[in-house]
Amino acid sequence: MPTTQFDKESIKKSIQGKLQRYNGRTLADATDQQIYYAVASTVRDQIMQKWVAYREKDKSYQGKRLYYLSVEFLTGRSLHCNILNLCSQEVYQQAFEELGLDWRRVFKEEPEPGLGNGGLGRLAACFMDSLASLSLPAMGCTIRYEYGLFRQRILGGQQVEVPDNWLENGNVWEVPAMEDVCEVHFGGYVEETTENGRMKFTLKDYHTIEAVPYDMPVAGYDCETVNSLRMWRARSPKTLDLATFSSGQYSKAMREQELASVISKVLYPEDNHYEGKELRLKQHYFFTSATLQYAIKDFKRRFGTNFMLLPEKMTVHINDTHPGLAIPELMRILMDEEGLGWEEASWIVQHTVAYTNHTVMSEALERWPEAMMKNLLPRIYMILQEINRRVCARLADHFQNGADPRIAQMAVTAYDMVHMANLCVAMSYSVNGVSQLHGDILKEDTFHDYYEFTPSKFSAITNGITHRRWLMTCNPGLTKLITDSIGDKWKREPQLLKELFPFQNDAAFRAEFEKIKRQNKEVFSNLLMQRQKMTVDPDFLFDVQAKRLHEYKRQLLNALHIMVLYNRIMDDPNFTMTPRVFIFGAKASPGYYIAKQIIKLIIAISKLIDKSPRAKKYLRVIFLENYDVSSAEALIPAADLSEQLSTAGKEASGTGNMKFMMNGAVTMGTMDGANVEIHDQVGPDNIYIFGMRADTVSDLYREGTYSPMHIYENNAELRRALTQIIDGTLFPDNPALLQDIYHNLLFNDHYFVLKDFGSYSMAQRRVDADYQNREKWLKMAIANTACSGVFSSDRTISEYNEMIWHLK
Ligand code: 26W
Repeated sequence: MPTTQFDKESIKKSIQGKLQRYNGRTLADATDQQIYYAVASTVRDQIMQKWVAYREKDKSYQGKRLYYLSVEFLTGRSLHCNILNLCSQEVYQQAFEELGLDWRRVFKEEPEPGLGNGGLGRLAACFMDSLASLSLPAMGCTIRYEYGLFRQRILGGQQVEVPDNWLENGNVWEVPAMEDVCEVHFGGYVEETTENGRMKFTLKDYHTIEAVPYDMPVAGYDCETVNSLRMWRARSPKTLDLATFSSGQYSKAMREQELASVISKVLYPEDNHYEGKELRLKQHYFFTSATLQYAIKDFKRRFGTNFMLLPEKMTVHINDTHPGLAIPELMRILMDEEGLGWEEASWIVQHTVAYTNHTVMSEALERWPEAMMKNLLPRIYMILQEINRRVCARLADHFQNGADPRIAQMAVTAYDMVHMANLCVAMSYSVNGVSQLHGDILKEDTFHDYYEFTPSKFSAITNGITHRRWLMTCNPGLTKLITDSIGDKWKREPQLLKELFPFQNDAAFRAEFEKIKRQNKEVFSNLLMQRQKMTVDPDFLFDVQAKRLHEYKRQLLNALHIMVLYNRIMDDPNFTMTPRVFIFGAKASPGYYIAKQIIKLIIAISKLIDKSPRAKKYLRVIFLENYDVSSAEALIPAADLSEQLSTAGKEASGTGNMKFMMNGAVTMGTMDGANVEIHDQVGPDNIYIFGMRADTVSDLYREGTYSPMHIYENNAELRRALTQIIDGTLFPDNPALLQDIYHNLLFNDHYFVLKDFGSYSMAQRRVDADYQNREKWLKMAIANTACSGVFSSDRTISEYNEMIWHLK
C-alpha cells in the first residue's frame, strides 16, 4: 500500500494550503483558531489515510471485537496526542518552527470535549488509547452530547456553571456514519400474539427517535490500528412539517425535532450520585440500543445468523451499570427480531456481557422505578421481569428456601425498583473491581451474596492511565530526561521506567529532574496568569488536590489543615515553614449543596491568607477554575505533593493519584483504592500514608460509636479552625454562611474528617521537613516516577484482555 509522505515540507504546504482554501488567508494574517483548524485537518488527513487502510483490512476480520459502552468518555483534546501516536512529533515540531508557530498556542485553540464527569469517563478515554496502541479491535460507544460537562467560573467567591458548547465551531475529528443510522423506540405497548405455536411480542404505538452515529478515530501509538469512538446523536425521524411551517407556526413545526434532540443534548453533571431522572434513562437506553443494533448488524454481516457464535465474536463491556440495559436489549433483539428462544438468548447474553463496577457509594447505585421503566420501555420491562423471575427461582433453589431474605437483596426488581447492579452481576459473565481493595470490598460487602453464589465471576483489575497523554505529551521535559537516561523502550513498555530507580543516586540526574519540575511550575504559573490573572512562585512547594468535589474525597481535611497552618503563622512571630501553595481544582455537581459550600470555604481561606503579608510569605491557596483535562495536563507535571485523602474504603481506585505519581509528585494519602498499590510499589519511605484503614472505618460504621465532638474537645488547634468557619473570621458580614459545614462536621462527620485530622496533620509536618532536604525529596520524587510503570493503562488493558475479553 503506498502511503503519502508526511514530511516536514508537505506538512508546511498542507497547513498553508488549507488556510488559503478554507479561510482565504495566509499564515501571517490567520487567527490562532484558523491555524489550529488547518493544523488539525492536516493531522486528520494523515489519520484518515490509516483509518481507511485499517477498515479495509478489518472487513475480512473474523475474530472477536470489543464494544466498550460508557455513558462518558472524557477524551480531552486530541491534536497533540494524535501527533504523538502518529510518531510525527519531530516533523511537526520542525514544521511549526519554520512556520514560526508556537506549539502551545495552537493546541490551546482546540475545544476540549468534556464528555465526562471524572474518573469513570477519563478511564474510558485512557482505555481507548491503550486498546488502539495494543492493536486490539475495539469500538468505544457513547452519546454525542451537544453540551458536555458545564464550565466552571468563580464569581463572588462561588461556583457558577456555564454551558459547555464544545461543538460551536465544529469538530475536526468526527465523521458521521450515515449508513448506520438506526431507530430507537420508546413508549407504546406490547402486543402478544402466537405464531406457529410461539409467543410473539410486538411493540405498538411507540415513539421513534433516530440515532445518528459520529465516529472519532482513535489511532494507536506507532502502529497501524485506528479504532473508532462512536458517538450517537438523537434526532427526530420526521422532517420538518412544511405545511405547519408555511402557515407561520414555526415553533410548532420545530417541536418534534427539538423533543427528539433533547436526548443527546446534555451530559448529567452528577458524579457518584444517582437521581432517577427519566431523561437520563432515555439517554441510557438510546445509546445502548443503537450500539447493540449496530453490533448485531455487523455480526450478521460477518457470520450470518449463527448467533450461538456471538460470545466468541464479541464482548459487550459495560462501564458501570449505566449501559446495563444492554442486557435486556440484547435479549430483545435476539428473541423478537432474530427469533431465538429465551434459553438461547439468555445463554448468549450471559456469555457476552462483562461488567465493571466503579463505586461502592450507596447513593450512586442506580435504581429505576418499575413504573418509569414500564412506561418508557414496556418490552424491556417485560424482559427484566422475566429475568428477575428466573434469577429469584435459581436463588431460591440455591438457598433451598424461597423466603430467604437474601433473595430480595439480590433480586433484579424488588420493592417497585429495578436494581441495575443486581441485573449486571446476575447476567454478566464477569464482574470486576478497579483496584485490589475495591475488588475485595465488592466480594466481602457490596456483592457478598452474589460472590458466594458465583465466586468465579469476580475479579479485580487495577485501573491505569495512558502514559502517552499523562507523561509523554504533558511533560516533554521529563520524557526527554527519561529517554536520555534509559533509552526509549519504556515508551512501548512503561514497566521499564523501573530502570530509573538507580538514578536517584545520580546527583546530575537529580539536578536535571529538579530543573524540569521548576520549569513545569513556571508553565503552570503562566497558564494561571492567562486564565485567572494570578501567578504562583515556583520556589513554593506545590501541594495539589485536584478531583471532583465530594465529601468523601475530603477536601475539607485539606482546608482545615490550611487554617491550622495559618493560625500557627499568625500566632507565633517566630514560626517558619516551607513556603507552600495549596492548589485546588474541583467542580461541584450543581445541585450538591455542601460541595458548593466547601468551594466557598476554600476561596474564603485563600482571601484571608492573601490579606496578611506575613501569612502570604509561607502560604498561598489557589482555586484553579474549571479543572478539566487540559488544565490537568499543565497542573499535574508541576505538582510536588499529591493529595489523595478519601475516607478509606470509599474511593474505588482513583486515577489522578497515578498521574501525579508518574510525574514525580509524592502522594499524601489514605490506604484507599489504588493508593494502597502505589504504597506497595514505592514502599513506605516514598509516600505519606495517614488515617484509618478501611477495616477500621467499616468497624466504626457498624459500631456507630464515633463522636466527632470528642475530638473537637480534645484538639485545640482543630477546634479553633472549626470555630473560625462560623465566628466571622472568614465572612465578617455573614458569619453563619457556612454553618452547615460546621454542623455536619461536629454532629455527624460521616467521612471521619475530624477522626483522621491528627494523623493527617502529623504526616504534613513530615512533608514540611522532608521538602527542605532536597536530596531526600528528589529521591522520593524520582522513585515515584520509576515505580509508576505498572499504572500504565497498557498493563490494565492487557489484564482485561487476558482475564475477560480474550481478543486477538
Ligand atoms: C448515576 C450517577 C453516577 C455517575 C457516575 C454514579 C456513578 C458514577 C461513576 C461510577 C463515578 C465514578 O466516576 N467513579 C470513579 O471511577 C474511577 C474509575 O474507575 C475510579 O478511579 C474512582 O475511584 C471512582 O470514584
